[in-house]
Amino acid sequence: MHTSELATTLQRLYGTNGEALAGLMARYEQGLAAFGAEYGPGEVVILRAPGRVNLIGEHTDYNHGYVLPVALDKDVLVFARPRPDQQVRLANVEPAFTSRSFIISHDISPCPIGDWANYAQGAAQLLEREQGPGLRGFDALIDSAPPYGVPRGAGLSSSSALTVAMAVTLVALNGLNLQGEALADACGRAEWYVGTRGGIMDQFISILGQPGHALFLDCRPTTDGPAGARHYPFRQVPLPTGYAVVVADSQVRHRNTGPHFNRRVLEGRIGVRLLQARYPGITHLRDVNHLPWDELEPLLPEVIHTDELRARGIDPDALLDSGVGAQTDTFYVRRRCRHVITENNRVLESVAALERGDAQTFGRLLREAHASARDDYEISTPEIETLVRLAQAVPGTMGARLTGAGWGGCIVALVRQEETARFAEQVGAGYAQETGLDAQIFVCHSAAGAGEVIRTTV
Ligand code: NG1
Repeated sequence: MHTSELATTLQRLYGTNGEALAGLMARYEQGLAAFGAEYGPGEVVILRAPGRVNLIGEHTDYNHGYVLPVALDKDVLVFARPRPDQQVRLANVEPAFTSRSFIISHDISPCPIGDWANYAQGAAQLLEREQGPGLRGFDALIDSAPPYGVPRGAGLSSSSALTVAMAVTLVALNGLNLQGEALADACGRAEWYVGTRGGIMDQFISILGQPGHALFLDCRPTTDGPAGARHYPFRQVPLPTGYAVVVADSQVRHRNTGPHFNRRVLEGRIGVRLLQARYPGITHLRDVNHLPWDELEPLLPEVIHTDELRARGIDPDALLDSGVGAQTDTFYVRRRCRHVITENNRVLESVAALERGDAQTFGRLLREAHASARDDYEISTPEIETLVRLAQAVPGTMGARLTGAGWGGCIVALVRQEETARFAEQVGAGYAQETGLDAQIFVCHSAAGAGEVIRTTV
């Protein structure tokens, strides 16, 4: 491989130099060597898909709302070689993820919920259905190991990064004409295969991310894309100069494939059904953002049970199609809807604040978003609360909040550039003392979106 070509490419994708670049080069070279050891000499295509940190707009995407994520420089790497048949063989640099293999078809039987192969199978099944038949398979080695990989279950979207990485591999090796928004949209649908009914934020930012920018994405599709295709309005919003986006990982892990995530999705859908009594035209909570909360609140009971919903002609079981189910008959509709509706408005205000360089206002919105996620959406944990409190206490922290799905994972903070070292020291030490856990704290260096990195041989 031409080392200088790889170095130039990595510089462009990750915006790094010096020691950081040397570390990345070593990661790629080790991956290549491991691929050669696993599958033998020959050609190799290297592809990548980043994780993300969401600045603001939590649990809004599946309600057709607004989000503002940033693509991380932490990513999933795929070292791949096309095969003449439809088989996919997957190895992983982390021994905990044992090898998997499947045949690409219209109907690939899922592995048990949570199995890592499902992310590859979901991408392969969807692309075979929509871009096939006859997509060729590949042999691949996956690398999402620390410190360069996307931490799993941390709310940094490791699952979508893997789905997207598998999709870009299939696209590249089959020469498919599928990219940008259309690819992101396909990846969003592909991930339903694993049993969640999440939104499209993670796949979009993994594909459309740009260094130095957050992606302001409107998760409501219009049909004015090419040939009537679905189109999601988006624009790149520059990150504020003089400030760092800092992520602190609580080390408490959560999986969206459990019931909590789907329960929140369902509570939002129940809210829409109840609001339809007064506003028959609405289809998503997004449709009522502009209405005063005082008008909406009386239509949304604080708590409602399945029996009462059925009496009103609403069958909660029919509103969720994930197969996982809500596994409850008690729904906290009012507070969940209040979070989504106010959060959408906070995203709009955040974009306006960032575009006029107003870090103060953006910081306030981060703090308000956290309170809403904690009190109304109830997705915080004691560890996350500790991290947020410690982060807010550091001078130079404009605002901090939990990021991602919640129930553990990470916080994100906007911190004055010159205070980031103090932030890491103070928050890390305080967190260790109070919880006995070792928070992983890092400055988010935003990177480019997913795609092919380089073609080479081993
Ligand atoms: P994470 O944080 O990666 O678990 C999930 C959803 C997002 C979004 C957020 C909450 C998937 C694949 N991801 O992300 O779409 O709803 O939660 O804002 O479902």
